[in-house]
Amino acid sequence: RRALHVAAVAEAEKTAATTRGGAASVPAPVDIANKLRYLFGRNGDYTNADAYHGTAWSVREKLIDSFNKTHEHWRKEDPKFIYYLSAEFLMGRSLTNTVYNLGLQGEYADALNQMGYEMEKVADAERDAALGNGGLGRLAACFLDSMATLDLPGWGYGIRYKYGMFKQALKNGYQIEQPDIWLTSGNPWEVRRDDVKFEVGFGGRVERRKVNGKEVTVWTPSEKVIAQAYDNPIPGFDTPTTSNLRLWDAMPLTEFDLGAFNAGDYDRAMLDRERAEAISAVLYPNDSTPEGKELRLKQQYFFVCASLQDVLSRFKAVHGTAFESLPDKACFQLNDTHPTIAVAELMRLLVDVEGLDWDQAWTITTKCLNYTNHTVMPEALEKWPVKVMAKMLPRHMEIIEVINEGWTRWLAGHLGDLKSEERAKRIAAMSIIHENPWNKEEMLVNMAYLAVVGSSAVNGVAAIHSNIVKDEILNDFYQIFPSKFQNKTNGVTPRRWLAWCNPELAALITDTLGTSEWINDTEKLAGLRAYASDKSFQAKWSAVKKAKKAKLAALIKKIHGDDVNQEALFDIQIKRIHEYKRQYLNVLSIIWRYKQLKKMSPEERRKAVPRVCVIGGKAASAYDMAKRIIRLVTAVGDVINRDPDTKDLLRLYFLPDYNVSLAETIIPAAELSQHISTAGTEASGTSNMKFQMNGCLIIGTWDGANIEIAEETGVDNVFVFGVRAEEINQLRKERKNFKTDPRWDELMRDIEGGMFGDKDYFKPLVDSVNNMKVGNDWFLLANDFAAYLEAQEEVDACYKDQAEWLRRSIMYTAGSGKFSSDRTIREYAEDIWHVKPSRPSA
Ligand code: GFP
Repeated sequence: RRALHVAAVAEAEKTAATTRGGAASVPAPVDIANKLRYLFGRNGDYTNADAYHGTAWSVREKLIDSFNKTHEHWRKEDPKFIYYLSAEFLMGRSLTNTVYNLGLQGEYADALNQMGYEMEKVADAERDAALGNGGLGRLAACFLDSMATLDLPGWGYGIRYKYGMFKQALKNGYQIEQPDIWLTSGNPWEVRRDDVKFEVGFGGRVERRKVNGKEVTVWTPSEKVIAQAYDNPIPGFDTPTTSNLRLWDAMPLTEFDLGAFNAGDYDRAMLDRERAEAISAVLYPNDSTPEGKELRLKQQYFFVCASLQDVLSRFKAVHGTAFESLPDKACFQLNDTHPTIAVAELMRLLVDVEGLDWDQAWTITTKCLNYTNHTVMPEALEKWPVKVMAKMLPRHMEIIEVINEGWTRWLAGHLGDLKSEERAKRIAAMSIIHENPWNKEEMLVNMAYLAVVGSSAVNGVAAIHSNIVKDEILNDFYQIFPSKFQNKTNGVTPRRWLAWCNPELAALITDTLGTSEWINDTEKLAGLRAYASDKSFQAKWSAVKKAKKAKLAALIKKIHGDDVNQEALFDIQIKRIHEYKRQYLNVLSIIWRYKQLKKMSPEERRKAVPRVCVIGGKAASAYDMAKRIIRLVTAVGDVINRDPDTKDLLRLYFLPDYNVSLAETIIPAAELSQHISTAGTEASGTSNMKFQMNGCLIIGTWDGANIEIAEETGVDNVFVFGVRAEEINQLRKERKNFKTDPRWDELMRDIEGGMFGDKDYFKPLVDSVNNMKVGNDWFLLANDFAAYLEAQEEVDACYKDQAEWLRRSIMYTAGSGKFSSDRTIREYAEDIWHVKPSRPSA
């Protein structure tokens, strides 16, 4: 390699000597070598990780050129901006995405080849930026890609967590969490902005003072930190636009308390730094303790406060104090309830800091803000105890009280026709501040209600979910403001999730359609329908899938040491572990399959469809039941993967540390994917869209975006099963009298009886779905069990008919046009943000 490297660099330098005209024209091998030499003090003989760093720092310069040009253009044009406020951005790796989006893939792949490296292995050395938890965070990342690709002036704003989503490892089959230390070897994809920092305060007291005869409110926080900006350029595809994700890092106000240090109080000297740094240390601090809750609220306020100050300061630099035009220049999308303190913070900045009167500030605030709801899970609809809010953000608590007074007063007028008792009930039900239903002593601030009252538009993320938001979760509000409520069905970026993670399939599609325009216009994928039954096309399609399966098989081998049958049906469920997503139901069906295989004669076994089942996902650190589910997966895998009777026909692997990069390997290889949430619980799902794009068939419930995917793909091409959302409430009521299927009872006895060991550990899991007397099985696994097994049989039958299976597979990709995040973002831009494209010249 060293010899290759020296030769490559010498060769490149020769060319450079004749062509060099500026940094940009330095040939890539020389540039990579230079980066390694001058930034890292290295000279040849690099590891893949070194080569990654050299390449990334080289690519970074081109990225920043494009970033600077875009921002110069936007500064001149002064268009309206969309600011996407999100506690999570699950970006994954950047190198591959950046070189592809900038059109530099060929150049850098060649450069690395010349130096004796392979792009794919080099790219593999990058750490994932896992600043998110699941779908919501990955959606935010897809949205940034689409916003840049569509030339929409827009930034993301969030937190630069020092430790991202924890690293998941398995110890004896149990999940253990390790810190995700992702920044240790530097991050080439960010630019620290030493000139952009803001103070953020917490706690303290609020006073009224007279200034020039006018009463003003002064908040004196007891604690202050600095929010330091880091910019992460986001390259669009096939456009000169590179936009920005600005992340905030928390730092102490004073670098170091020298006084305390000199007085010998070393702990105090460090204290401020530690307290400040804790704010941006970890994603989702475990909030099962009061301290954890406080820290989480602190994080939310921290990034919202810094982001709003940042936007207002840019606005003022151009428009002075003409705040009435702020809504023409800026709008904010609140990604779930995490950033909804923005309602109170924008009011505080406009009223207390800028001196606007309340009503004027309220008009501006409500015009600028919009809220997306991503879940019906009550635990994710945040409610902060008034006590916590008043202690940490006393001025915001006052502001929320005033907003609530105005809101309930307005409501009283609006509901004037109702009898007083009914009216009081409705008002109480819609009050932003209300009693905790589980603890009458405690008052809560309902952040979703605050967001609805303080926003112009409220949206859900798939058609069924938006209807549930309107008809159930926020029905009272919907009745009052029907036009505020919208649907914006999620989407995913076809760049990362098809074109870049599955270049083989992308090449086949481009070849077949005669154009690569589908990458930016996914509706063109519909052209594949014409080839769905074409034998020779099917053969090519199948060859790509096989190659991708081989890659996944190699990964399984690397992690688990096992060879798997690559002719088997690759059956995948990857997502956060949650009871509503029902990984447990999947495991039960795998156990059932195993038991059937065990009973079969060799003759019958020969006819069975072999399956390799893969489950991956993280359980939140405080989510005990989810951790038990993981252990069940690994315990069942341990038994069936070693059983000589069945191991050629059935395998089950848990792939630890599921993240964006792992998904990029798994999804292209998948043939069947599981989206089996209880109807009405999965707001949308987005991995279902990624699987669909990659020609993977879906077994799923009539839930979230599965419904729209089925509509686009042809319902008959999808293995749909289970009860419908409309039936759920009634079924829950009848739960105690539900007669379980005998097969279900048998499986419960097996697990309880220790068939997979760890009897005591699995007992709560069995009880959670099987103790009907106490009305358990909230997610209705038992209700859907029989239908699920039946759907699984349909899967087997279909897989035996490979021509039919491939036809369906092609129909999935062909029907995935709607699920590009470009379509979603266009809808947001038109219906909610009113932001227009503004493209810099190339
Ligand atoms: C949430 C919902 C998903 C939805 C995403 C994005 O995901 O159904 O697709 O948000 O809107 F649950 P998580 O962050 O909870 O994984």
